[in-house]
Amino acid sequence: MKYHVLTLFPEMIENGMKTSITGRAIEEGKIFLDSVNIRDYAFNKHNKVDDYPYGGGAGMVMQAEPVYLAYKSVSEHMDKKPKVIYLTPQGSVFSQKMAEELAVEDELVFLCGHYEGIDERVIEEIVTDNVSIGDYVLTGGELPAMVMMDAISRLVPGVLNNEHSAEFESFQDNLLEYPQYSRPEVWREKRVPQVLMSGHHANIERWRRQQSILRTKERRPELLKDADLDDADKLFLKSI
Ligand code: 6GU
Repeated sequence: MKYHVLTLFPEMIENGMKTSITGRAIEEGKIFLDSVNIRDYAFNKHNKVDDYPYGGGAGMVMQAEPVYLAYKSVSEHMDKKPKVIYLTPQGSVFSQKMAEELAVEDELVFLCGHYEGIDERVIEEIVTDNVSIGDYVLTGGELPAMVMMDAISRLVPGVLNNEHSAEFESFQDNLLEYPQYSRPEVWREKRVPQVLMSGHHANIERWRRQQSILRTKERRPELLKDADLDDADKLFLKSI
């Protein structure tokens, strides 16, 4: 997977991505990060990339041409038109399903806006997908782009240590994860659930499944309608 991020703050993207699991994945060549500074494509001698909005109003607008030239600098090396994701609170809300769909692409382009936005004409020209990460307003698209790259990267083969660990986590089944415990067996008078100490694998699996269902019902009941529940799961759900 190769990410191209068009941004006014490339160091924010690089610093955010070079830590932890995404950082290791970059070092190991499992994912590639190309952050492109839109300011390098400013077409005036002051390196200015924003201007006043036509029609008046607050703030500044990122101009079309530097964004277009930054996009061209990455797309000219590609055989086909890439998906170009514009991070905007006006987009479709990002989800695990979207992450799965995007994880199969070879290359993705993220366009990060700032100020009051980007000239609509270049958005019409290059953007294929408008994506938001939730109903709140951020100062720019960099954090949302990093959120998306993190969620997508962990689905790229080889990025997580355990090939299977991504499958079993929250949302894979539309169920939340069960609680986890580690040593010590008693911490501040709180004991690890006895079933986990029993060594009885079938009982442990059943308890974990039931904890997932219980948690989802308590915390995210709206997920349950799309959860894949068998007869035993449904019986348990009725009992709680
Ligand atoms: Cl993608 N951008 C901005 N600026 N704010 C957001 C967002 C994106 N998603 C949620 N809030």
